[in-house]
Amino acid sequence: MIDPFKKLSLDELCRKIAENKKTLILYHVRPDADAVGSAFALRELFRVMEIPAYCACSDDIPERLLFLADGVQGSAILDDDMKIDYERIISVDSASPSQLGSLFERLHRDVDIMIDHHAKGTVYADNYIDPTAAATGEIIYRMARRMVELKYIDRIPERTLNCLYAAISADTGCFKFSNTTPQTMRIAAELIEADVDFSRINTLLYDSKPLIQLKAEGEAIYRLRTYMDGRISSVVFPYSLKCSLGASSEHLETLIDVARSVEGAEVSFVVKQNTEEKLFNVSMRSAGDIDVSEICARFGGGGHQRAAGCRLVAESAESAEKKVLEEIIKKF
Ligand SMILES: [Mn+2]
Repeated sequence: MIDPFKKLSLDELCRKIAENKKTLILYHVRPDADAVGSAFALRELFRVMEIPAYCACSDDIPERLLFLADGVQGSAILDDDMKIDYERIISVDSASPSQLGSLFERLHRDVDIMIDHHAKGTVYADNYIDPTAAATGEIIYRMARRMVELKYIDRIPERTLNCLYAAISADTGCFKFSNTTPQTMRIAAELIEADVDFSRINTLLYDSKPLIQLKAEGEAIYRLRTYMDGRISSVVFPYSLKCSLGASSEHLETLIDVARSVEGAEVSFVVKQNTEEKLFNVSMRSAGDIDVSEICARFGGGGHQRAAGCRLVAESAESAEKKVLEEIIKKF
């Protein structure tokens, strides 16, 4: 089959971006800092080129990432009755249509350009995809730098630089994950030379959490369990506990980091019950060779080899844990 979509070179991408067209920028559901940072970095580039641009997502921006969007949630969500006048759509950090959520259907699937760094996915538009980039923010930075060389812009605006630093820092776990490359570090160095507020950004991303979230982590530490001589670790977090803490789902996002911090744990998982329903969300991580996306696929979920998730129906959080554990043990 002939690929209906074109792979763009960096210069072609720059030329297209500089076209004066009202632009809608989309980013993926359950947005992370790479998605939000890349989208708002791009929006700022359009602003200096005096091209109208608007960012939209099927989900809200998490509270802790609102600093990347100037604190404006309203600029991120596309209401049903909101008519946005646009001439093209650009997506960032979104490897497959499903990652764009309901907006993809509502906008009649007509994305014009996708900019992404995921190796696997379903291509849905003309694209610039570079899996060697640690973050989509890295690609946007290279693009912005080239746009200066090609004289589409005089310089990269400060807001863009700050958003891109946050995007790259987040996707590399503050430059410590294995996707960090010499190129990532060189870009980070250029960003620091350009005076980005890296210390503040890293504090906001990693060293500052709502009290409720810390209390939830405390409960998780207390509830840690290990199996198979410590090679598997888990946390079970029932709805009643979530209610008693007054926690939102966002407050429970770091529980998996608690589980995977246990020394010697090769597979870690968290079972969370977000509502009264007997439906359980599972996050899973692998520290070694076991492919957790295969385990999650058994329950209809998926993800990457070392980070995956799924949902399952069970009588209780305990029995959900048991079902998941049985599948994990088969891999040992
Ligand atoms: Mn990313």
